[in-house]
Amino acid sequence: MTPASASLLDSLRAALGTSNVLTDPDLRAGHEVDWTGRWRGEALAVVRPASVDQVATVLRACRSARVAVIPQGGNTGLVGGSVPRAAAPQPQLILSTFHLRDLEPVDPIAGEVTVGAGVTLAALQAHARAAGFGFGVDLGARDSATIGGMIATNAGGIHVLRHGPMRAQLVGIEAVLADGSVVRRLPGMVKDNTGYHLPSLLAGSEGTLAVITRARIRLVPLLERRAVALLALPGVAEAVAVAGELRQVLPSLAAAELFFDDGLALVLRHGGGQPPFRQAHPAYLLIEVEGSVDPTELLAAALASMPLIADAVLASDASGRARLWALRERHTEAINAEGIPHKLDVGLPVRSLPEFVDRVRAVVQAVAPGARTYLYGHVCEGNLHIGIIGPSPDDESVDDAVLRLTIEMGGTVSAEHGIGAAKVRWLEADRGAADVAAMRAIKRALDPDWILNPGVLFADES
Ligand code: FAD
Ligand code: 2HG
Ligand code: ZN
Repeated sequence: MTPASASLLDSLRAALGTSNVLTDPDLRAGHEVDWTGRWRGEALAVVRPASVDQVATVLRACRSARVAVIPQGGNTGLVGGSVPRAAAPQPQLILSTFHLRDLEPVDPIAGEVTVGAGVTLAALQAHARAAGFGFGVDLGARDSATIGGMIATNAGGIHVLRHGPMRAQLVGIEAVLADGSVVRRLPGMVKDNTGYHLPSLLAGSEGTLAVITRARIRLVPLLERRAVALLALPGVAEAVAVAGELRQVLPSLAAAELFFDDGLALVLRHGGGQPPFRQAHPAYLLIEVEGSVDPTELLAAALASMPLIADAVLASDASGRARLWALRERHTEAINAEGIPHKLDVGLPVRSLPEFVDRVRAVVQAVAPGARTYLYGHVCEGNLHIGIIGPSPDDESVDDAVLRLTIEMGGTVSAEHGIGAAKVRWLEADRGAADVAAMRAIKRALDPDWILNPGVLFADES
């Protein structure tokens, strides 16, 4: 460690307390590797500020010491943006939002709440529910993913078709810029056209523009009665058609998730449980509807009118619903249990999904013969997750082939997980030179020394 880094850590210990500057390799370890095991790098320390002022102190100190800051919430991100870069030119420090966990009282008139960036999604859901509200975003990593991380990645998840992604829930924000200055618009107002909307800018900024410390969040009505169905279908085209039709006839449709038999078999192998149908089918669609009264009959009637559905299992009790959901949500864990996966998270125009599913399997086989490709995702947004087991973690040819196909077919290389460090080479191919120049101008204006998450979104400063 250089004398400059040692003196930075001394000053941070003085400001935050020794117990909030973790330098012991064992304590740093879990923060230095991502959820998939594919991305890792070394940090000088993990620091855990407990207030917005302490976050500002950390950023000012790191800026003058030219130390990079990697903001980290629950470390469930899947694109290598939440952990240090493996070959970084400068020292790196992880700024954990662990202590920023205030849950302010729900404002029942506005239907909003202000929460700390380190609050987990599950904690926010429970807090909102206790006040008679729901929260519009839900995802499998709910017990660890934080509100700050979800804003920074503009997380999507399973209810986007009903409530939109994280950006759509964001009313106001408090964040610290690289020079330590604090931008704050709390409580936010839904109708607020006074100047640039900084919450929208920071949503999806992946820790490159500011450290988010608090957010004002829009809540949604709490509809506690739910019914879930797993549908067996003859193919992807039929799954897309059925999801589209259900969206029209069931205004209370809350989720429509696609997966396939190889993924289902893997989930059952790793998690136990019985196959939901007597025989395998080419595609499965998991459907959830919600309401203030039990929507089971409504769902059953809608399904009965759809001849494309080959078979169906319906559950309205909590344990039956959880069992069906587990078949979809456990894909991520089951794939990880097979090895370090290559993960892609693409979005296509929905009508192109059937063609993409056929072509992507062929593309992977051509580049990595013998690789196993697992597909699953959020069908109404054309968002397909691709988990590939086989190629070594640092061989990027399979990632490139899938992303090339995605762009060729008019899609986006990231539908919900972000660019991170994983896809920087693909940002310009997807967005075009003018968009990327505008993004770089914003980055330079807010973080001229390029200390916030360097290597994420852009490979370098040029
Ligand atoms: P981290 O992983 O810690 O960080 C993610 C990014 O945000 C990094 O770039 C980091 O630097 C930045 N960041 C974190 N906190 C802050 C902050 N306070 N200020 C500024 N920048 C910050 N994602 C979806 O969109 N939809 C899903 O359905 C979904 N399901 C998942 C299921 C599983 C099992 C897993 C493991 C992941 C899933 N994810 C999903 C991905 C992940 O949960 C989301 O990207 C989530 O938003 C990350 O939150 P986090 O707190 O873990 O952030
Ligand atoms: C999901 O929808 C998440 O389950 C994770 O976005 C996707 O495993 C993945 O890559
Ligand atoms: Zn997803």
